[in-house]
Amino acid sequence: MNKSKALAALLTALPFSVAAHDGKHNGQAADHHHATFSAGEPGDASQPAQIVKVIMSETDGKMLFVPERLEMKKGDQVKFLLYNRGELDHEFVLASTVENLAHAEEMKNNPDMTHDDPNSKRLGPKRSGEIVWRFTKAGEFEYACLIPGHREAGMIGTVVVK
Ligand SMILES: [Cu+2]
Repeated sequence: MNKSKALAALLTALPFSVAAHDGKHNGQAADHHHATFSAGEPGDASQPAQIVKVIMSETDGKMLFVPERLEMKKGDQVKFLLYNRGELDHEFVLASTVENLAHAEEMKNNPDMTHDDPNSKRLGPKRSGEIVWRFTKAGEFEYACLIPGHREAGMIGTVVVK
């Protein structure tokens, strides 16, 4: 039962990931709101980076990121190692709160929207991924899961860049 469910989920997910890939190769992956990034800029994997592990999970109706708060210095490059230890899909979307709230609204109309942009990653249960990011702007930003209901259930973390 579990196996066929997992297979069904995989098959459903496939067309989306293929589409996302095609978009990238055509250089069309950037949606209007992704053309610039509110929390800094995509990093350069050939340059040194601080490693930050982020675990995503859910227990008893609460969803969370560990850690929930990070402090960075302007100019820091970070390699986020993302682990989904939960039973549901989760995503890590690094942006300003304003941008994430707008994005969350869009996702209510399109909950299966997949993210594989330089500032975001969606991971299935027990999957991991990484993002290399450079914090080029001072301020307060957030990483949130924009799958409907998840941010509201606690899936939000704060990054303070000084
Ligand atoms: Cu989530």
